[in-house]
Amino acid sequence: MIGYEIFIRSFADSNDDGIGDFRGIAKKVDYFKMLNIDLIWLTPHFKSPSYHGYDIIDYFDTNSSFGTLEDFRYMVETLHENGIRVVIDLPLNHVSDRHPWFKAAMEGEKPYVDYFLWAQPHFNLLEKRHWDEELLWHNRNGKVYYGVFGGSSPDLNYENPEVVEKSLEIVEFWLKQGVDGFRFDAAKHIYDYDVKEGRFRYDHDKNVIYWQLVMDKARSVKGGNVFAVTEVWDDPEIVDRYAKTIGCSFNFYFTEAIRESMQHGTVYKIVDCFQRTLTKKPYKPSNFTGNHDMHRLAQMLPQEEQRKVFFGLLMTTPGVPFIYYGDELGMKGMYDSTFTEDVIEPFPWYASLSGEGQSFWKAVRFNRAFTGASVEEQLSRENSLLKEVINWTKFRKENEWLENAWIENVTHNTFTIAYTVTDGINGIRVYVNISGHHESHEGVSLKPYEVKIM
Ligand code: ACG
Repeated sequence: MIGYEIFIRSFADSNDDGIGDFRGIAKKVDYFKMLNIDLIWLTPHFKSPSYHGYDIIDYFDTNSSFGTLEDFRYMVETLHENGIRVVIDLPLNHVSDRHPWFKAAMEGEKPYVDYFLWAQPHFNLLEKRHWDEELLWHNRNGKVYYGVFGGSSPDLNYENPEVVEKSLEIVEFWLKQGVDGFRFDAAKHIYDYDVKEGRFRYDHDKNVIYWQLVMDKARSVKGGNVFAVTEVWDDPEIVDRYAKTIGCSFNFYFTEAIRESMQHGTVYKIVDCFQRTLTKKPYKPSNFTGNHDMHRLAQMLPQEEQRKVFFGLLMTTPGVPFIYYGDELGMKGMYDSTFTEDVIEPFPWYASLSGEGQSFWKAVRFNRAFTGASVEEQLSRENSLLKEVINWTKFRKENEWLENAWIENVTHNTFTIAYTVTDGINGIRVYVNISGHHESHEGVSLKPYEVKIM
């Protein structure tokens, strides 16, 4: 399988309102086929007040800007008819502050008060998130509640069995609408506050038990054929714990290690990453180009040749690779936690950014017209990134065994790395030169930025 992350609002518009939508996605089957994509991850499609959609008002309804539930089902059916599976993003950790549960809780209504976490005298209410300066506790009308992703998205209280039950109903509902599985958002945050100690603390054991419960529910609805991937942005050893339960987890270290190695011009981080994350594991790692929470690939690796190497590494390593929409074109964008829109710009179908299907929900800052990153320009240029990506995805499709493979015998010098990928029956040895000069490795000569398969 080759996955593709789509930010719905930005991808393809079917009704000329400038906002990407479900039917727009359904119309782009030919593009997915050209790119050999057979798994789509949709960022949240639920009713939500924000542009990003991670704060939900109604789990059982769609965002009307994207279409109705019927449009959603039409999109899923169309993709299925073309052999493409669909997984939805599922933010279960928190809801919008406009969700009826939270509104009722603020009014003191039972049972909703117990759906959320409220301050107690021994809690440190000035505690900040460990990765930035955001507060965990929020005061509204004298009531202080917990929200790890800000005051507009209060966390649900999973100590309450009723909340657990509600979350399982959501899982069941969407599987019955035809989806093939989920991307579990913020998977390590379900239990991340130690109520006894009154401080932030991930309880990975409890989280994993919860996700196991969700998977059991999903399998009971859909049989064994559920695909799920967790988002746990943490050290590889922690990601491992979730991946073992769910079957697949995003390998953040892969993205970070390759970007960093190529910026520094030495392969050491890649070597460390491969040895820690891609050796034989009881699950499928999910390596990816980038996502909507980070600087775009082309922003970090400005040279197209470097990005071609990135795709070479991505498509020759084990598991389920994911491409972030537009990375195959070289779209640019800097992530900033207060202005994340820059990495979710409209997908450029045309050089002029104008034509059928083009989304224009926001003004572009990074991917302006006629700057080379559109599908039209990429397809008309010889040796473009998109054409190289298509070659790599074709290779991947012809070698599906790679999904269940692992890496062995990693060797390296400063600029080159070699690795064997095998599933015990098939095998390839890959040689990669991340530098702009000729190199040789184990007697294999490598051109600048070459990925060679033996
Ligand atoms: C998901 C979504 C994101 C979404 C939410 C909330 C969660 O993809 O778009 O926000 O629904 C943390 C969380 C992730 C979260 C990101 C944005 N992503 O854990 O679940 O924030 C460190 C921390 C991570 C942290 C990361 C952020 O450990 O937990 O992710 O920093 O940069 C190495 C280390 C690793 C370290 C990294 C980076 O890899 O091993 O530990 O990660 O370096 O330093 C959306 C919106 C928000 C809105 C929210 C409600 O985008 O604006 O507020 O919804």
